[in-house]
Formats: sequence, structure tokens, C-alpha cells
Amino acid sequence: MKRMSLICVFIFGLVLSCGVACFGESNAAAVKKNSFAPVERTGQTKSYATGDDADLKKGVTWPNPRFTDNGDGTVTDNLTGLMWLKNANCIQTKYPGFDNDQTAGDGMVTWQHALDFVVGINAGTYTACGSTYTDWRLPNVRELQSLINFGYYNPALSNTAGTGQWTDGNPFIGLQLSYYWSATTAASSQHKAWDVRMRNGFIVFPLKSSGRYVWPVRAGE
Ligand SMILES: [Ca+2]
Repeated sequence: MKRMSLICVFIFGLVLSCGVACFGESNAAAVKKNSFAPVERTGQTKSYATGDDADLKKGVTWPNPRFTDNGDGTVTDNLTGLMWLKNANCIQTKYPGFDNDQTAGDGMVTWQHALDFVVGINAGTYTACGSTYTDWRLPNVRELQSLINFGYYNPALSNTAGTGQWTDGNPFIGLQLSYYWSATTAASSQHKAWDVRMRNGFIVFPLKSSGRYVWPVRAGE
């Protein structure tokens, strides 16, 4: 009992000697670290009016190159730190038999089947997607839309450098102009989830039973 009291006194003394400065600094550092989530630029460079997006160019400047092809079936976005599969339509190009939803074999599957396919990549079932990483996932809707370059249309996606429009293999292959599933369920209905249309960046929330493309991501915060 006496020993316990001594330990308590020691700890109390330690706290006093450290004082408010210690803990204040620690909290301040934590707050500073977590205060801001920088928002990226949109990519728009053609201005239509003073004060519009392209005139002000607000947001985090994109790195050049924007993307790095890692040569192992993956592409890193140097702006966000996210890693994407280089093949943006692995189901249709490599495993069309997986897709029996709506039009079979077109690569557009239900939300649950999108989740299932990513699990299969991680389990080593779909090695032809080109990556040996085992922590792929469906991107959340913000992650998915972070790819959009609002300076372009059809598709609204950058090339490797980030200074021009995507073309096949630069850096991604098999990109579809239609909708891709995110992992984010719509707040208005648990039966719907957000998706992003790569043609123009449009985001909507169809029924999870709808068919959408699948583009796995990994890493990031
Ligand atoms: Ca389909």
C-alpha cells in the first residue's frame, strides 16, 4: 500500500513538473496537424469570367508528373498519395466471366459484386489484374472524384504528366467513360451508393443493384 502511494506521488510530481506547457503543446500540435484537409485544384485552366475558377486557380497545385506508373500494375497519384490499379476495367478485360449482372461480361457489376471482386483480388484469385498487393478496396466517393480533371470532358481525367488529357495507357488502361462505384452508401437510402462518371465528374447515387465499373484503390490515409 505504501509502495502504491509512493508511485502515485511520483506520477503526480511528474505531471506537475511537466505542467501545462507540455500538454498544451501536445494538444496544439495535434490540432494543427488535424485542422486542415487541403483541397486540390480542379484542373480548369480556361477562364470564362473574372473571379471564376480558372482565373483564381484556388487549391493545391498539382504535381508534375501527376501520376507515376510503378510498372507493377499500379499507378500512384502524386497529388493524393493514393495508388490505383493501372487497369481501370479489370473485370471486363481479364475476368468477364465474373460479371453476370445486367449485361454479362461488360465489366459493370452490382455494388456488392464490386466489393466481392476486390476481395478476390486481395485473396489472389484475380492475379491478372496485375498487382500482388493484398489491401485493395473500393475508393470512397471523395477519393474517386479526386481523379477528376474538370478542365477536360470525355473523359475528365489527366494524363501521366497532369498537363494533358488521359489517353489509353497514359497512365491508366481500359478507362470507361461511364460510372464507377464508390464504397460510400447514400445517406438517403442504404440501398443506394455514390458513383462517379469519368466522362465528366458527375456523381449520383443509383441503387446498389445497378451495374457500375470497378476501379480499386489502396493506401492513402
Ligand atoms: Ca454487367
